[in-house]
Amino acid sequence: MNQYLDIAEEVKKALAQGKPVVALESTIISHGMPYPKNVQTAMAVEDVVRQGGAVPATIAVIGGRLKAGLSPEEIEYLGKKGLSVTKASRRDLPILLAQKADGATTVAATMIIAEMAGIRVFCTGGIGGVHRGAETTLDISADLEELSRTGVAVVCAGAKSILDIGLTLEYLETKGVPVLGYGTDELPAFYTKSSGFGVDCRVDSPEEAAKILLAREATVGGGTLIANPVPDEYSMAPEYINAKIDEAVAEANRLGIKGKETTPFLLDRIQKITGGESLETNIALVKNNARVAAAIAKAIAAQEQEKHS
Ligand code: PSU
Ligand code: MN
Repeated sequence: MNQYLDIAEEVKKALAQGKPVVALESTIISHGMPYPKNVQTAMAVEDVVRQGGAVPATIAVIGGRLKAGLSPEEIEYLGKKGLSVTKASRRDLPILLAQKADGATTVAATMIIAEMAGIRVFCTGGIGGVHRGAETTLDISADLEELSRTGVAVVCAGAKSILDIGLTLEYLETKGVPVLGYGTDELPAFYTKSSGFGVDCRVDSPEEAAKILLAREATVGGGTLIANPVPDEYSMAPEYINAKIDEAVAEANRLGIKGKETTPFLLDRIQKITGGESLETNIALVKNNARVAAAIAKAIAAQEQEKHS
């Protein structure tokens, strides 16, 4: 095993027995939601994974160790520290390891650690992407590059319109990342069910998704994006939420927010100007993704067992 990696006992055991495991990220805890809802959500999402018959492995860097599987105390610690924890993407990992520091891992860094641990399915809320105005700022999330190179399937609720959704899909196409719609032909737009942009393939069951993931692992490698729409009862009115997002993006531009601060700034502003309504939607969609991710991890385990029997 890698000298920097610690895998929690329960996760290690599940992996050794070929049982389903679902990775969860930690930037969503520290930078994506306010305390204490962030910690409550992280614990609730772990429960949803368990109820779905898989073992959750929340991922972070703690004291210079790559962690696959956190204790409730470690989740509470990251959630309480919030924005003062380093938001850790690929480029930050070697620095945090050398300095024995803490980091909350983004989609990109969580994928790296999940792959090192042997975890193939990862559940989150939303991924980073090509930001609006990227033609001049070059602000393109490292999450997209990671999806092209690291062999983990990421279940998310699509891309939110703080991003340029069309350019994000173009980038994923260039990088060879399959985009699957879970029960939909369209890429969902996080707070709402549709973006108007099509996906590469619609899948209607965990088994269908698992077949594609196994075929990809056995051939071209790299990541896969699985987009699962927000549940109907939490889907927000597109005109309403898009107007709020426009307001937040305009404010970020006015204040000159850039680099790794952009996404957390926008998420926080949107939560504040919607009076917390977007936060409830965010929490509901992450739980919904956890349910689907657990089912896909189970289907992968079942299909592998069949192959070997
Ligand atoms: N989108 C969300 N919630 C989040 C993030 C994105 O709705 O918490 C986080 C994820 O950790 C994602 C990161 O990997 O933001 C992307 O940051 P950036 O755009 O700086 O790459
Ligand atoms: Mn960025």
